[in-house]
Amino acid sequence: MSQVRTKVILYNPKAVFYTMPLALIALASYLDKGIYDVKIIDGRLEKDPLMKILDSCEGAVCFAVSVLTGAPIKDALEMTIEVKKRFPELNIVWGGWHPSLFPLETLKETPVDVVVRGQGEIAFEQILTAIINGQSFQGIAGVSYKDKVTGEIVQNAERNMVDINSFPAFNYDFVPVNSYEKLSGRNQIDYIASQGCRFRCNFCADPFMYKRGWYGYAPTRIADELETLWDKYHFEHVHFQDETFFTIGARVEAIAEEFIKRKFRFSWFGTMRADQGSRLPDEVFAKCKASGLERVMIGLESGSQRMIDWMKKDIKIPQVYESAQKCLKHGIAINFSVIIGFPGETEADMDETIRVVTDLRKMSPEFRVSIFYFKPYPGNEIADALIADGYKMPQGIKEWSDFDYVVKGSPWIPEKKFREIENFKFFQRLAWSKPSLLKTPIQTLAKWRIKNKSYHLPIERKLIELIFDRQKLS
Ligand code: B12
Repeated sequence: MSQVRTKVILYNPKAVFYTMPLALIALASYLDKGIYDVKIIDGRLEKDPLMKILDSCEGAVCFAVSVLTGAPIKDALEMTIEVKKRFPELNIVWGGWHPSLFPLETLKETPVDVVVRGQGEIAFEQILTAIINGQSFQGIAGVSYKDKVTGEIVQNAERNMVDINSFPAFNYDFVPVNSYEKLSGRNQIDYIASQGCRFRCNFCADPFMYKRGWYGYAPTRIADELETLWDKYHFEHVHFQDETFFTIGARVEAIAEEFIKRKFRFSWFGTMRADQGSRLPDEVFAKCKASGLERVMIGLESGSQRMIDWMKKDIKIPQVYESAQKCLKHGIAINFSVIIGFPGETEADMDETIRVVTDLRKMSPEFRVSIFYFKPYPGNEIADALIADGYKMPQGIKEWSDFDYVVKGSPWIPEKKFREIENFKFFQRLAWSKPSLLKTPIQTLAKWRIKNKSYHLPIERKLIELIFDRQKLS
């Protein structure tokens, strides 16, 4: 007689974009299939996520949700409240970045029973074992929970990060791969080849979450897994979701060599730091290109060295140009990301950023730049310093759920400068997008505007924005 498996429901809240829910796939893949019957529900794919969840939770022992800061909290909370109402005995677990940063607040203000802080695979399995055996969560490292008898909130010791090479391959059968392809508009697969980040940027939560630990899969493992996945899904592109894919140059070279040896036909995307790119030898760039590297993402953050040093990014502006030159030489596209409006950033710093962005845009229409405005989010040194200075961060889970990262402007940018930056954002896209005969006059005008900082009567901007989708201009 076959054993009845324990039912576990994992939920990925609604969010912007359609990246596959890799965290939940990681958890599901780690659990023993013989013991657990795991189902992943993704709020972004369902017409009525709540109905699906309530139906699925019938007979389950656990409802677990992965939660990022911001809008996903709202959906996570709504679902959690309804699940608790319908199934008061069901154990509700939250994990991921937001509850890891705010475990106590999450437990106090929501019906959540257990929070997993940091890496989730082993902790989650131990939680499920405890549930099956009717035990408490006492002593499970990396876990905070409400004591079932006293209602008291207990914070267990930290869990040390484990090398991800000891975890099984992600089993993509848990999600409808084709649905993500359709929604993202590209026949691609999301894959993550490492966890954590060794760097110390003071605007990022990674140093808090993974304590600057980093583990990466061995190159042969990555190639084996992608080969198996390709046989099944025939994707044309792999999007590596790693924080810093190019952390170890020799490893990247070995990955590229594996891809070339196996004659993979897909292209790929990865994240690169400017210091890594500047150190990476030309022959490795060439191998990456030959192995299908299409585009890298480089966090420039600021064109002002003073600001870069202040945010502990540990890169030098010349390294940005060196990386760009190498990519240009090898026909690799770049997405640069920039943040403007940090506390203490002067207008001269902002001008430096505009100058460097202009230089990079001039190099190639394939070098795109996304310009974001700084907004402090939790779990990093800048936010802590601002709070100590009296800055009001959202208070409690409800306010965090209304928090929106994608903002226009920042309290640290004067209004006039903000308008200039908004104009620059628009006109840089236009000025250095792929040229065409039809576009030449407005591109020439856009370049003139940027050079002279002359954004008066931007009639062509209004017209273009009326007619076209802004994104299509880049
Ligand atoms: C893909 C991705 C997204 C996807 C989300 C995909 C999804 N799940 O729906 C999209 C594109 C929607 C997204 C959006 C955003 N993202 Co994002 N994103 C990522 C990225 C690149 C990969 C995430 C991932 O899949 N990792 C792989 C898995 C295996 O690792 P993991 O998520 O850490 O999961 C482990 C643990 O956290 C834990 N765990 C996670 N969930 C759960 C759940 C349970 C129940 C348990 C037990 C454990 C557990 O166990 C997992 C395995 O060890 C990360 C960076 C990174 N490399 O992790 C940033 C990252 C998570 N994003 C971040 C940010 C800032 C954002 C945005 C704010 C960006 C923006 N400017 O708009 C938005 C916010 C969401 C919104 N408003 O809609 C921050 C997190 C900040 C925060 N406090 O939440 C990160 C860390 C980037 C960074 N370094 O700043 N993002």
